[in-house]
Amino acid sequence: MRPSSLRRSCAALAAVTSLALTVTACGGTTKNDVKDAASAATSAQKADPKAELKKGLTVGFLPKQVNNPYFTSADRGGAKALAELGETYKEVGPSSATDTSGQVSYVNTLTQQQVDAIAVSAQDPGALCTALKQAMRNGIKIVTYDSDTKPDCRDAFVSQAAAEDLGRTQVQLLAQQIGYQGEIAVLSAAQTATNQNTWIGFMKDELKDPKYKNIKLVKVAYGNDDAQQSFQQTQGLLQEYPDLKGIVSPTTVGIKAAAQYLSGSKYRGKVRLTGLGTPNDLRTYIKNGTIDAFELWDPAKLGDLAARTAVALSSGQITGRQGETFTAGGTEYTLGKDGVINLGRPTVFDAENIDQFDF
Ligand code: RAM
Repeated sequence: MRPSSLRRSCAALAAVTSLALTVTACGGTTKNDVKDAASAATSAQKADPKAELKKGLTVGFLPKQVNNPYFTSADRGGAKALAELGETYKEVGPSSATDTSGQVSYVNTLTQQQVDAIAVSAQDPGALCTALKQAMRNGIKIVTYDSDTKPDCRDAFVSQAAAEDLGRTQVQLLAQQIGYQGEIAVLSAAQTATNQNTWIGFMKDELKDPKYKNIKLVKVAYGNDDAQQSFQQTQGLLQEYPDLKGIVSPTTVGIKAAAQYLSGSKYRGKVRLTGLGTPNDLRTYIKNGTIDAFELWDPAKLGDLAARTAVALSSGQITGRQGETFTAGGTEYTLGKDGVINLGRPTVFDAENIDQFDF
C-alpha cells in the first residue's frame, strides 16, 4: 500500500470506529495526536501561488440542509465551477438544519470515500471539529462556506460578506422602516448556527448606539430553518408582543415564513420585516407591501467561490494563512485573519430593483 493510501485507510478506519478512540493498528494514534498532526501539517506547508490547478479532484459539498433552496443554489454554483475546472462534484447532507450528528456522519463518510476536499456549512461551531480534524489529518482540505466552524478545524472560510456589515445593516434597515421607535424581535435559524449567531451579536452591538435608544429588542426566536416552525414562531412573537413594530430574520427560510404569516394577517404593512432572503422567495411580499427592503448575496457565487477555494487549497496555491492570495473566476482574493475570504458586499433588494434578480 502506498504511504498516502495507508494514511487514508487508517484515517478512514478511525472515522468508522470512534474518532475519539485509539487506533492501534495505525501506530497508536490518539485524539491529541490527531489535533497536533492536523495543525502541524497545515503549518508545515508553504503556499505556491504559481502552482497549476490540479484536475480530477473530488470535492464533497456538505450544506447545513439539503432541501433548502438557498443551498440548492449555492451548491449548484459549486458544481458548475468544479465542472469548469475539470473536477468532480458531489453533495451529501442532512435534511434538517438541527441535525449536527448527521453532519458529523457525513464528514466521516466523505473521509472514508477519500475525497480531496470538503466544502461545509457548519450547523454548529464545535460539533464537527473532531471529524474535520480527522479528515485534515487524512490530507483532505476543508473549506467552510456560509457558516463557519472553529478556525483550527478547517483550512479556510468563504464568508458571504463581512459578518459585521451584515449584522449592522439589517438593524439599520429595520430602524429606518420603523422610524427608530418600538419593540423589535429577531427570528433566527438554529440556536447553534455560527453565521446567524455572529450576525445577531453585531445586531445587538449596533443597537447600543444612542440613535436606537427608543428601540427595544424583546426576543430572539428560533425557527430552525424549518418553514412551519418559523411560521409558528412569528405567530408566537406577535401573540407575546402585540406592540411589536418589526422583525429581523437573518435566514432565507425564516424571512419567507414570517412574510407568509404577516402577509395573511392584520399585521401586514404594520409590523415591518427585513433580513436575509432570496428575491424569488420574497418578490410577492415586496409587491404586496409586507416587506420594504431586505438583503442577500448571490448564493451561487458563494458556492462557486467555495469550490474554487477548495481546488486552490488542494493544488497548494494557498494553505489558509492570512495574506495569501489566489485568483478565482478572474477575481483576486486575499485571505484575511483566520483564513477568512469575503465574497463581497450584499445587495439590498426593494421594489425598485427586485425584478432585475432571478435567484
Ligand atoms: C438560510 C441558512 C443559511 C443562511 C441563509 C441566509 O438559508 O440559515 O445558513 O446563510 O439562510
